[in-house]
Amino acid sequence: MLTRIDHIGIACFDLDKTVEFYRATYGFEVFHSEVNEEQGVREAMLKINETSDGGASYLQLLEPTREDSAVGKWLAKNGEGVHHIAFGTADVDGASDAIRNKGVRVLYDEPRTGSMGSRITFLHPKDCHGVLTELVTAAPPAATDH
Ligand code: MC0
Repeated sequence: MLTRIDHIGIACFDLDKTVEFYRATYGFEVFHSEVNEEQGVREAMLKINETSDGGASYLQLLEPTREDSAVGKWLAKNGEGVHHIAFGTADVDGASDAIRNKGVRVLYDEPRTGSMGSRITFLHPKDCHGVLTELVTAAPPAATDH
């Protein structure tokens, strides 16, 4: 059902400085960047490796675009660091239903738009041992315009 770590979301105060840290320290380059107004983030995706399910794993660096966004609130409380993990699936709708049926709160009734045209939802961290968990179905390759 869940076939890869799609990404690890890292909250930061200054996206450009954080991108430069990952480039200078590890040699990771930006694969894609965008602003997601619905989620209130400016983000950069650093591709780490391709995965056996045909997808890939990324680091996702996240700077809030507004203080009252999920990342803005989290940063004010916790400072910079790992904000969430995301698992990849070919079927975010089916995975959401299956996980909801196990008693875990799925935060969206219907998946929303995530990075690179993906479809995403989140599981409540209080139901996942303190880890905000995202489910991701990547856009079909032809629809990905990075
Ligand atoms: C909040 N909590 C967390 C957490 N955020 N625990 C672990 N990891 C996190 N990231 C905890 C708080 O410490 C608090 O615990 C409790 O959850 C309630 O938090 P709150 O500060 O009162 O905030 P709420 O309840 O208003 O919102 C929390 C919730 C929200 C998880 C529902 O952040 C949310 O809807 N997140 C999903 C959307 C999101 O995170 N988007 C940003 C990434 P205590 O013990 O103090 O009560 S967007 C993204 O990643 C997209 C672009 C993509 O991947 O493509």
